[in-house]
Amino acid sequence: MTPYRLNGFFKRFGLSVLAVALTALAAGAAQKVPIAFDDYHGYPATAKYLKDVAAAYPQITALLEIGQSTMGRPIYVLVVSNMKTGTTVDAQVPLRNPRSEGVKNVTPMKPYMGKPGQWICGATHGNEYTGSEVCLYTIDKLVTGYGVDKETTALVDTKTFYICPIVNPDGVFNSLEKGISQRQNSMLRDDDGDGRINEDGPDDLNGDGLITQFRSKDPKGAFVVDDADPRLMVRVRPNDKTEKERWSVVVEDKDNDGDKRRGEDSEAGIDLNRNFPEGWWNDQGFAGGSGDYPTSAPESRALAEFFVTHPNIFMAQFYHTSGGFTFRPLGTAPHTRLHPQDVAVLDFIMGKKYLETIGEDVPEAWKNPAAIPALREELRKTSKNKYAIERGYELPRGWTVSYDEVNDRRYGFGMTTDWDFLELGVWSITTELWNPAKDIPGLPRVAGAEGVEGDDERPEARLALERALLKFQDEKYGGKLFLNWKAFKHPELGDGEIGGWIPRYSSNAWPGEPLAGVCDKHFRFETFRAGLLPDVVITEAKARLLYKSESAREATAVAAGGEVRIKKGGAKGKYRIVEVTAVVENKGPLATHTARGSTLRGNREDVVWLVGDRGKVTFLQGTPYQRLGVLDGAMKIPGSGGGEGGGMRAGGPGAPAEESMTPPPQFRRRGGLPGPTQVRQGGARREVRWLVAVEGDSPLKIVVSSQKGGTRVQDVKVQ
Ligand SMILES: [Ca+2]
Ligand SMILES: [Ca+2]
Ligand SMILES: [Ca+2]
Ligand SMILES: [Ca+2]
Ligand SMILES: [Zn+2]
Repeated sequence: MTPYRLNGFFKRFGLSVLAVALTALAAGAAQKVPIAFDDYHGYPATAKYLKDVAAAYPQITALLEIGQSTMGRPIYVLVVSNMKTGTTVDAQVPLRNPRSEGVKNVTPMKPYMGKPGQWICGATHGNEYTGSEVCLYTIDKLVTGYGVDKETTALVDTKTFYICPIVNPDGVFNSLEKGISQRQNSMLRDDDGDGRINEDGPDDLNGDGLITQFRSKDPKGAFVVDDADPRLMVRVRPNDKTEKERWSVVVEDKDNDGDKRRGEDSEAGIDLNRNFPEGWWNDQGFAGGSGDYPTSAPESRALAEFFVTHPNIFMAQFYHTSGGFTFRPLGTAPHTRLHPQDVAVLDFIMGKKYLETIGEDVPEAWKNPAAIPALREELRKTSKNKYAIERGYELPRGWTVSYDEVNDRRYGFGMTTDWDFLELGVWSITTELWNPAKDIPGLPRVAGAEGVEGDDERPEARLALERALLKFQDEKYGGKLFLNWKAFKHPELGDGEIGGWIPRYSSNAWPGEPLAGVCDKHFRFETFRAGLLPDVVITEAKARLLYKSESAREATAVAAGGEVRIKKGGAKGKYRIVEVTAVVENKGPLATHTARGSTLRGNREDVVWLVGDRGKVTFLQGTPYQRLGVLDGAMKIPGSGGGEGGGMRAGGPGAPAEESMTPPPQFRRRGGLPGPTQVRQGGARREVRWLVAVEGDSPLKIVVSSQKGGTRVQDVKVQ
C-alpha cells in the first residue's frame, strides 16, 4: 500500500474487491513518490504529496505557497518545469534608466516565467475534488515521464505547468475530513444575527462518522420511494399528484442552538467561482454568495494575484464536477463578445479534440468548415438559437457554454474562466469532470443518462441511471458507496431513517478504475493543449562587420534607394560598424496572444532587444528594442477565414471594436534619417535588423521576449 492512501472510508470498511483491481494502478517502480487513485487524497495527504514531490524532483519542480484559506491552510501551486532552462527579460536586459539601477524591493522573475505557462487546478468548489486527483495524476505523469517519455520531457523542458490541486483547502477539508459536503470556502458567519458564529452546521446524528440524509414521512414532502429499489428516493413536485406516500429528505442535522432552525450559519461562505473581477455582481441571495467585493475571499485573491503576476500563463483549466463536459468561454455574455478567430480555436481545435477524447460526436461544421454556409441555412429553419444560426452549428453537450443562448441570459457572474479569458487573454476553460453513465467501466448503458445534472432534467433517465449505479456499487464496491436506511429518531423531526448515498462519492468520480480513467483522459487532453502553446525562438542571428573606424561619429549611415550605406572615413580603428540581423519565429501552433488578448492594454506584444554594453554600443539605425506585434502560430485555424496562422488582425464579423496592438513605429533617428521598416508584420516570422557602432570586442546578444510565447537569448559574434 502506498503512503498516500487515506485512512478514510475504505480502511474503515475494508474493500477486498477494489483492492485487487487497484494493484494494477498502484505505484510503479519508477515513482520516487508513489501515488495511487484508490481513494481521494483530501487536503492533508495532497499537501504532503506536493512537498514530497518537490523534495524528490528539485530539478523539475518548485512548490509555491500562493496564499492561505480563511482557516489558515496554505494554498499550494506546484511548478513543473525544467528549472535549469528558461530565461526572462529582467535577467537579460539591463535597466535603461541609470536612476533606476540599484532600486530595492523589485521581485526578480523566475526562469520558468520565461516559458509559455499552463495553469491546471482543482477543487475551486470544495466538494468537487475529482479535479484535485486529476492534478495529482498529471503531476505524477509529468515527473515520472521526464527523461523517459520524449513528449513529456520536451513539455517539461520548454513549458511551465502551474498545478494547484486544491484552490479551496477549507471546503475540501470539511468535505473529506469532516464529511460535511462544502462547495464554498469557509467563513465566519452570523447571517441570523444572533451573535453566534457558525453555530448550526450539519451533525452526525447517528455517530457513524458520516453526514448522510434523514428521511421521514411527510404529507408535504417532495419525495416518494422508488418502486424498483426502495432505497432510492424519487423527487416529485409539491403540486404533482401521486398515490404514493410522500417523504421529506434532509441533510443529517439538528438544531444546535435551540432557535427552531437547522443549518443556519454553517461554515460554508463564498462561492469562489463567483468572486472574480469580471461580470461580478453582489448577490447575497445566492447560496454562498459572490462576496462583498471581487476577490474578497482570500482564495480567489490568491489566484487573481498569481495570474496577474505570472503573465506567461496562456492556458488554464479549472476542473469542477460533474457531468463530463467542458464549459468554454463565455458564461456572462454571448459569443458576440468573442473574436470569431478565438471561437474557431476554441471549437475547431480544442473542442474537436476534447470530444474525440471523451468519445462524443464532433459537429459536422467543425470537421468541414466549408459546409458552414449550408449548415447555417439549415439551422435557420430548425433552431431557436440565434447564436447557433450565426455560427452554423449548435454547441454539443460535451463542449458548450454556460451562457443560455436560447433565452439570451447569462448564467453566472464573477467566474474564473470568464475573467481569465476576457481580462487576461488566457485560453481558459472549465471542465466538469465525471459522467457516471460513461466513466464507469462495466456499467450497463442507460439511454439518455449521459451527463444528467439536476433532478428535473430527464427524470426517467436519471432514475434508471441511479438504479444501475446502486446495483453496480452493490456488486462491485461491496455496497460501500451507499448507506442503507436505518430507523432513527430525530430530536426535532421524530421517527424516520438515516441513510442514502454517501456524499463523499455521490458527485465525484468513483475511486479506483473509474477515477484513474477520468484522470488519464484529462491528463491527455491538457497535454494536447500544452502542445498548442506558442514557442518563440531565434532561428537566425548574424552580426556582419561592415567597416572599421577610429571614431563612432565617422561612421554615418545614409539611406539611399531603400538601402543603408556607410559613409567611409578612416580605415583602421577601434570602432566596428556592425549590421546585426535576426530572424524570430513562432514555431508553436497558436499565436502569441488570443485575438482578445491582443486588444488588452495589460498585455504586451512580442519584443526583440539587441543588448550590448551601454557605454560601448551606439545605435546608428534601429532602437535597442523593436516591437514585433503578435506572432502568428504555425497552425492553420480552420474556418477562421484568414487562411493560415492565427492572424491577429483578421477582424471578422463580430470582431471587438477595441483597438489592436499598434504596429511598430517607423524609426527616425540620427539626424532625421528615415530608417527602413525594421519589422515585417504578419505571419509567424519576423526579420529584424540593426546598425551599430561597437567599441572593441564588446559582446552583443539578441533577446526576444513574448509574454506568453517565451523568452530566448542568443549571443552574436561579429564576423
Ligand atoms: Ca448566528
Ligand atoms: Ca446543526
Ligand atoms: Ca451519520
Ligand atoms: Ca439553529
Ligand atoms: Zn463547481
